[in-house]
Amino acid sequence: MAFELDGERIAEENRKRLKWLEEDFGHLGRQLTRRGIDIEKLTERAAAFRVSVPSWGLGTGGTRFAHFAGPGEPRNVFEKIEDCEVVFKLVRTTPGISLHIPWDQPESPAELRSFAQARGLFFDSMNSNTFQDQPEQPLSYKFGSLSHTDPAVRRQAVEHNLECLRLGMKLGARSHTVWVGDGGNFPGQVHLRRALERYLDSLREIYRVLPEGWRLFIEHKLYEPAFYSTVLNDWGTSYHCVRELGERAFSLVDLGHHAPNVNIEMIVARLIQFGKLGGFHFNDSKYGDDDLDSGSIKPFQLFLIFNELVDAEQARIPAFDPAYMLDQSHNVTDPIESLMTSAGELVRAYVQAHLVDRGRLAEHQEGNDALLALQSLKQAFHTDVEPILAMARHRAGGAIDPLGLYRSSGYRQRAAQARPATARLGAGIV
Ligand code: LRH
Ligand code: MN
Repeated sequence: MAFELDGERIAEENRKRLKWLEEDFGHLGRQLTRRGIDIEKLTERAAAFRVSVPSWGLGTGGTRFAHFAGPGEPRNVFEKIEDCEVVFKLVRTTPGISLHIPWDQPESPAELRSFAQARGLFFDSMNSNTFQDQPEQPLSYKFGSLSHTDPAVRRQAVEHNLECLRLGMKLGARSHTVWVGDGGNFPGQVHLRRALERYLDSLREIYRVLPEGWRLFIEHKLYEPAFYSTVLNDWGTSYHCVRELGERAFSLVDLGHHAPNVNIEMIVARLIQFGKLGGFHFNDSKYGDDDLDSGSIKPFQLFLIFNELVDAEQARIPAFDPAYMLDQSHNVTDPIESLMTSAGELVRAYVQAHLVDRGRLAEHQEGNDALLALQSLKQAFHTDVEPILAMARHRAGGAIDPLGLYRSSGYRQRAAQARPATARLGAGIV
């Protein structure tokens, strides 16, 4: 699409804001120096942070009630990648794209791979889809997929996942994420133990042929689309399964997949301690799997999750390498704006977690000084690190003010002209 946001435009807009940024950055730097913290090191950490964008997040997600298409929605995977390029150009922390198959099934994997590479982008985790029936699909997933009572349906679902692995190899991906909606709506509908055994057997078929150097992520979810029992319903069941599968199988934590008020940062600490934290689908929610923008509802929870992650990083936990991915559904905002600001909220929580004085915190914990222990976290959470985030973007060639620049670029309006609305991509509601 011939109206890219070029580097010159970004530099020009940054020049207008640099003086103020340097002022704020200098002031914060002096404050942090008093706390024994080097702002330059923190800015390097911020610039090095990476989170992948979900291809299915570039369009309007919709709900089961309605789908209100936005202007200039991407009509195919190539237009999704063009929009991912805009996000990456402006925030510089999102070079990875997580694809969903068959929604993003390319005619030519090689063409898709070079299209992304030409824009400095790569493909992160593949995602299979056995929660919808595709046209011409012989057997339905109405009553499940990898845990279905019919071995032929399980075979079909396993085969689809193997197809995702083969495609992922051609695209340069290095991990595969399996989420299934399998479960029941009524007591008695599903035999709870046998269903899990069938699910695990099917995963063994997938794990057996996992390509060299790849990781397999399984994603638990409390409910929906099943509303009484879900086969992979919680982190404990997930942990059991990844232990059973082997050393390259890990649990993926989607923040929206837990009952209200569940202590997700504690689940994260457990999976880190057990060496089975594979990665995240970051989003936020007030009630159910709302897939809202990260940090928009519970920013303190997001900070506490990154507090566990940075604590593990600084403790040099062996093989600690969680994959960070966004998984959001945008219904009332411009998806590009939501993805940029959400990526920013993750870097904010990550940088703030580095402000925790872990030596002093340990003293308070050992000394059972509950209040000072909490205060040492709150001091970090209440520190405005925006100058660090903006300076990191600026030094990485991104925008000091991504939202301002994106809006003034007219990218969305021009996309609306270049992409007349067509039949909706990926017929499912996500
Ligand atoms: C399920 C889920 C899963 C995806 C889908 C798009 O709720 O979080 O990660 O495959 O959303
Ligand atoms: Mn998810």
